[in-house]
Amino acid sequence: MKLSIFHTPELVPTKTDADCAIAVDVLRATSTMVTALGAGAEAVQVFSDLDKLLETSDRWAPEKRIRAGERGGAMVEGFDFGNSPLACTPERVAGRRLFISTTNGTRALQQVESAPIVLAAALINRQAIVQHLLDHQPETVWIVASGWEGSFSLEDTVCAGAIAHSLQAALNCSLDKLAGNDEVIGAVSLYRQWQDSLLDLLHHASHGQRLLRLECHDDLNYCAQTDTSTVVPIQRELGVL
Ligand code: 3SL
Repeated sequence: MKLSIFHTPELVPTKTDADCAIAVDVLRATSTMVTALGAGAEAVQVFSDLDKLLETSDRWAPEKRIRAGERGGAMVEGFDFGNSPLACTPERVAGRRLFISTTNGTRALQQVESAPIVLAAALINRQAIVQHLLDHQPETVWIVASGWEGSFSLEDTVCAGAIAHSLQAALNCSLDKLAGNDEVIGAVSLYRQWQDSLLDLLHHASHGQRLLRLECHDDLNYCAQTDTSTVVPIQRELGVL
């Protein structure tokens, strides 16, 4: 298995030749998707465009859908949810489809949607993702960090590093053998440095600080946890996990 990490969707090569692509947006899109599916959502459907989301979800009965929209960290007016994983309780999402559009996370997923296998990862389902890779043994794996509007983000890269670190241990190989690019070595180093204080790292991250200004402390606490979910969101049709 060869693993490559891309710090932003913009850095992903235009021709996707990965067997498996994994989108990461710890704060908070992929954490929310994992949580919604774990709470019994029928599926998660992602959109970059808010109007397209409204138009598509209009075809669903109101009791069968939830519209989640986030821009700049805040909920889009008129939507049911913003992008807080904590809103995704079984009472609110079970049996419903989550139609979601966020600033960066949905873009990362769309960037790699043509890969044969597309997964969504966060810290909360890190080990489940690693187990999926071990079970399926794809030859080429790409992890795509969402970043923030084209820039590097600490929290997504540390999550990519957490996946690579655990994968390397399970495969019992050298990091050089696993790494398809230098970013893998950098991400694993970042994870090793911060693995016991991931919440602190999220507090240092610029998007973490943005969310703290929006009073989202509980979201940071939740998203900083590792391996609390066994859910592996897998794209089953274009844009639907
Ligand atoms: O950028 C995104 O996709 C979001 O996850 C950002 S936020 O955490 O909802 O502000």
